[in-house]
Amino acid sequence: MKIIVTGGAGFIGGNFVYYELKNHPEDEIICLDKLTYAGNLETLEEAMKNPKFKFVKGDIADRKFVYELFESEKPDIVINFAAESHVDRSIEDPEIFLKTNVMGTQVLMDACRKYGITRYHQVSTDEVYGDLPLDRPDLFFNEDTPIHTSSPYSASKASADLLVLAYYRTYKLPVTITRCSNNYGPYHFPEKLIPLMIANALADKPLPVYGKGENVRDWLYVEDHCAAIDLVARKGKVGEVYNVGGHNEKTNLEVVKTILKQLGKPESLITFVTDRPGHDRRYAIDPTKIHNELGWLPQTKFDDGIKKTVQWYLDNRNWWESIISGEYKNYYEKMYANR
Ligand code: NAD
Ligand code: TDX
Repeated sequence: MKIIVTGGAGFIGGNFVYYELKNHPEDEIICLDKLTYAGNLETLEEAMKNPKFKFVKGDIADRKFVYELFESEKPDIVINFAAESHVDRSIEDPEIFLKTNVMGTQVLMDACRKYGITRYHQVSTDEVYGDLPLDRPDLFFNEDTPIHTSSPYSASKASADLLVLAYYRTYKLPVTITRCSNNYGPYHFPEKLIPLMIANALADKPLPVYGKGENVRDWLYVEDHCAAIDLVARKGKVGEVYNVGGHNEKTNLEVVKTILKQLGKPESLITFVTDRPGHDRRYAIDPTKIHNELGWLPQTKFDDGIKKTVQWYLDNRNWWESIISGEYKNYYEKMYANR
């Protein structure tokens, strides 16, 4: 089987490449990635040594390029991770989110229709459901929860999901979608909460917590997400959406304090800053469907996952220090200097 993994030089796509090479050594993996600020070839250094792996640089929204790739490679499965993924950047500049997340998805699916595939899988997010109130711990997102987005990022992901379902209904394209909660683990770009807090704490810099730090996220170790995508793309029912999450809700403040404790750093580093506009209050996934239909269950508890993650950032300083010492400095200055 030949699988095109788009966005494989990013956080989850990179972890997925390693998951596939390990668990399906018979399959060929082609990573298609534009190498935006979030893509990093160092993440794929080990994969590059594997003859079953190939990297191709390109934009999923570039129709000519994508068609040529499909024509020459004739993939069986396409798994689309490629996206602009950061909510705060979407608030600053939404346009590229529409181009990559919506138009890019369309181009990929058109290529799938033109050249024929056995499965197109869309990696989506729980953010398409909007948020839940903090005082209703009994409420969860299931696959029938209405789409109700808050940020340009989540609106672009929801638009792509609607398009994917439309291609199934109209053209019978064999699609599946997974909507996962917040991931954490190795190769997570340092603009996101957990790696940002680890990097700042290690440098004894202030930890910028938005608002009061009461917002809740449902954290899942990235390898568990990779296992879910692998299952759904190979065995999930065509035309269906599967929610992915591990019932692991934490306030942002809880997460930040856990990181500080593990690093032996003081809580006085925590600094409350101006809230994110439109900040979603709580995400919480009901993963009953993927469990009942495909037997998926998360394997990594948060206590273990966060220890492994902190250790990974300690052991791989080169990977993230080279990011935060470059263009990222301007981003950080712009987002946090006067917050
Ligand atoms: P990321 O930002 O770390 O990586 C995105 C990758 O896509 C990068 O390698 C980037 O270079 C590539 N890319 C961007 N635009 C491209 C384009 N036009 N053409 C080709 N490649 C392009 O993102 P991530 O956190 O790994 O997220 C991967 C996917 O999972 C996204 O679709 C995201 O919406 C979804 N998701 C993420 C989370 C999370 O917690 N991070 C949770 C649920 C779903
Ligand atoms: O500096 C920060 N301070 C802070 O308090 C940052 C970067 C974040 N936060 C808060 C905002 C959120 O409540 O932490 C929480 C997590 O923030 P992010 O890491 O930016 O993730 P989130 O906005 O929840 O979105 C993530 O999960 C769903 C991914 O980035 C998305 O791609 C995915 O779809």
